[in-house]
Amino acid sequence: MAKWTPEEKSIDRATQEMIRKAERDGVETVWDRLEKQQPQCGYGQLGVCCKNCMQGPCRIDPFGEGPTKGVCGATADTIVARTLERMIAAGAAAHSDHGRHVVLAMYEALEHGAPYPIKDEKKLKAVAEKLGIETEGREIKEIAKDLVNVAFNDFGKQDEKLIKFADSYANEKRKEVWKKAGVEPRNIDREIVEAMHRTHMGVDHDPVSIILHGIRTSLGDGWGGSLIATEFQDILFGTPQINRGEANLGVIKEDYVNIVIHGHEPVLSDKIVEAAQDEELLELARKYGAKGINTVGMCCTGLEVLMRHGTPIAGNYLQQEMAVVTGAVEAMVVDVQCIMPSLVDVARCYHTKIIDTSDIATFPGALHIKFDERRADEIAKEIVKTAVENFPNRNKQLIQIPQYKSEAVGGFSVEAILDALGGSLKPLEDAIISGKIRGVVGIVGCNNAKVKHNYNHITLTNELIKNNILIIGTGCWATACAEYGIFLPEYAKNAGDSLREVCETLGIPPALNMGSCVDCSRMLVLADMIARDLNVDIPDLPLAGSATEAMTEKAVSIGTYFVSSGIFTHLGTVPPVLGSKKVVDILTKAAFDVVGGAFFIEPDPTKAAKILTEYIEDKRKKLGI
Ligand code: SF4
Ligand code: MSK
Repeated sequence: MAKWTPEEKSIDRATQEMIRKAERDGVETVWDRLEKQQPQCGYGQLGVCCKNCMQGPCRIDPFGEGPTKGVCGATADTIVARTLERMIAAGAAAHSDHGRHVVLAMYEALEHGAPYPIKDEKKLKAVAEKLGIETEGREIKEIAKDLVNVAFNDFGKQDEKLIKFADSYANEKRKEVWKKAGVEPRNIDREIVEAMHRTHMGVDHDPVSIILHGIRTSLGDGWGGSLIATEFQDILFGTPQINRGEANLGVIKEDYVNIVIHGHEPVLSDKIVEAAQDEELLELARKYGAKGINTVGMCCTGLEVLMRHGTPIAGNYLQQEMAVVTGAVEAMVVDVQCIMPSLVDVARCYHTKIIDTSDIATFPGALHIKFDERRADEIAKEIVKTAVENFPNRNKQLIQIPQYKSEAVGGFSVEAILDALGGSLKPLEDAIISGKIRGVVGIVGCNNAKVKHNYNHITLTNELIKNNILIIGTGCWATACAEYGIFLPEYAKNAGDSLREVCETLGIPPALNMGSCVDCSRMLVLADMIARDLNVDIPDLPLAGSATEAMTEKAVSIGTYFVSSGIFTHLGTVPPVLGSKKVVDILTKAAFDVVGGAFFIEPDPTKAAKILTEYIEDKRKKLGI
């Protein structure tokens, strides 16, 4: 196969420049490894291989000429449904364990003096009241303790009732749908464990039953683990407010000690941002000849600190290796999720130290500095010091920082949107009802090396805003838009006339950054609020979703809880389900009748935009607006 050119790998000029540099420096990148994997296994792509027991691996012949059943008798339908369910469970586990870590950080602060003071008391009270916790005349600490207990309970209770977070946040119509379908999540952890149990050899074999449990597992993520992560993060680190930041590899500074924080949990990254402002460490950096310490983000942890502090973000998933290739990164500090193990190999070609910090995410060859909430400040300083002391080890010949970056307005939490609109969603709802905004599409993150980097994100966003559809979104999509200038209010000139008018009146961009991938919960909350205000359920709204460069199991869980929340959801990459017509039919058709939403797969973002627009127009007609 011909080698893909840098322009075929990414639409981003900074990334293209670093791909060329990587080639010159003899560094293997994600795209080189994708090429070496070609052709990828057809059975795997269709989802028709099973290795759930040691009688396998078994594979089903998609053309019906070879075996139609595994050794145990499992059909393609069973195998595909089980594979999908395990992907959902892994994605839900990743988000929800992230959520647990934040709850534990608050617990450690309340019970053992860990240095995580409550930054947003207003949000604490608002969340507590939503959950029915008494706030009147009570100490902040006491309210927080009750809140921690509600979250712990949602992770561990053994009764059959809907988890408290979902029960308190979702509207009655939605909950009724879940009840009728028998998919109410009862306990965030339990649904994940049960997913593993059901998909064990010889347990659940009916694809309908397996997928219904997949729905339940994903709801435990979206309206449970992820929602808890977002709400507790806002309470501990502050609810994002509209701010300005910069994005792309050009945020790395040649004269500074550069620290890239990469992963997902602000429990670590927020502390690193703080420690990098420590006067003693700044003095040390100057002693080594640097002008200061430049902390920049990567992937979703980058979005967390961009949203809250305006910390620059160097890139999204496919740019992590590229940051190291600049030769100017002293340390890349990682926690969990979406971190390529190859970073250690890339770093060997430069002076960069890869510092892993979590016991559950270790990288052979990396420097391990174990993070501990109780000693968070001390450890964050140790990490920053390690980076500073690495500054003299740079090889100046190898430094090349692409001079591309863009300004971006972000910080659109639901609370920030409400503030911008004067305290209620009415102006937004009026614009939707009047037709100035035809509808809203929520785009969620990821890059996928199989898709030209950022191409789908930018194309889909541009096509939809032209059709006067407002975009909200998270994750690697948000970084792509930030890099492309889409998050600037002036980008509204590229939107359709009526959306442009709304954006200009409000001073907002046509696409709103709502945060990291765990913050997709913010989109659910927003959708739910609009549905309540209009006295309908979420599927009645001119609203849709998209995961246009989907890659992770988390994205599969997000897509599933979008669908299960009644949202028609586009996938721009193909999950391993095409080996079962029955499973495809359930996901793309039958799901509408059960939960009000369904998936559609369309790799071409222009065609996808057309389908999403038609869906939204159809919803408008049905609503009579
Ligand atoms: Fe094969 Fe069945 Fe075992 Fe899967 S569970 S590997 S289909 S025997
Ligand atoms: S980092 S889950 S690639 S959004 Fe959240 Fe990006 Fe997707 Fe990871």
